[in-house]
Amino acid sequence: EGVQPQEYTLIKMEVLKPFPPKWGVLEGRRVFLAAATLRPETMYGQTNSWVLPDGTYGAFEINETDVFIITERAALNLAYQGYSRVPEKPTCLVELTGFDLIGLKLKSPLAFNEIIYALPMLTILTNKGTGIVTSVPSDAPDDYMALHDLKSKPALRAKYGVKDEWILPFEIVPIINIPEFGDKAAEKVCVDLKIKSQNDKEKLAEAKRLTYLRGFTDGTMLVGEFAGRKVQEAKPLIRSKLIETGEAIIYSE
Ligand code: A2H
Repeated sequence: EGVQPQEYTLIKMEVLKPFPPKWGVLEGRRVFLAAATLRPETMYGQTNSWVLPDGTYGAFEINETDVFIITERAALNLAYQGYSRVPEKPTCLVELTGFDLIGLKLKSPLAFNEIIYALPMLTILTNKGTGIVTSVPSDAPDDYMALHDLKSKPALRAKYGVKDEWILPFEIVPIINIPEFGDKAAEKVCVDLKIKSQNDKEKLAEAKRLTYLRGFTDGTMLVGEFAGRKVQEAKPLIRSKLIETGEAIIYSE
């Protein structure tokens, strides 16, 4: 972990019912996958959520009504930031693996897709954020390549029990224009750099650098309440809205 604290927006992706059988203790609660993002202004373009199949997660009591599915490490940090029913002490109601989460149906703030699914990403770090990532393949090279891998490799889908209907209908949603890269910047940069898969670490780092820099300085919103405004201006406004409506919280580490 870095020396500088990083401030993330945690997006509350609500798990739709019916819950899996072993979640009996969660009946009557609102259960969320909580995804850490640095790009709240991109939430319109979500196509799915990412989990680490071999990762260890838990369902933690945030308050009387809400439960977050995140890593234990994130639950402890959140507990010290005022987000735990028992102050400074996380309470885990159900222990889970990433495998348990694959295929969950979610409703996520601002997303044009009304329902999205939790899918496997093999490069998620468990020592960063919550271990849950939201996927915006229009603007995030990692998300674009991980979705591309699943779409183009039936054997990969089979390995993780991913149904075709959880991915094949989900097209990239253009949400931001970057003069240099167009309306699907991540796809353009991944194709230009000839990135082969989600595991192509070095090239993906370069793709992220390029899209992040240009997206923030030159990007314009194409959709939503702030369509036509610069990404730089829209970002704090969209973030504040998500927090005011209770659809997101601030999380630091
Ligand atoms: B970002 P930083 Cl549109 N493991 O959100 C791997 N990646 C993780 C993670 C984890 N445990 N936790 C969060 N992330 C991702 C949106 C997005 C993001 C866009 C474009 C770029 C981008 C949609 N995915 O990140 O190391 C999350 O993906 C570019 C790096 O703290 C989060 O923001 O700088 C970002 O990485 C945090 O990365």
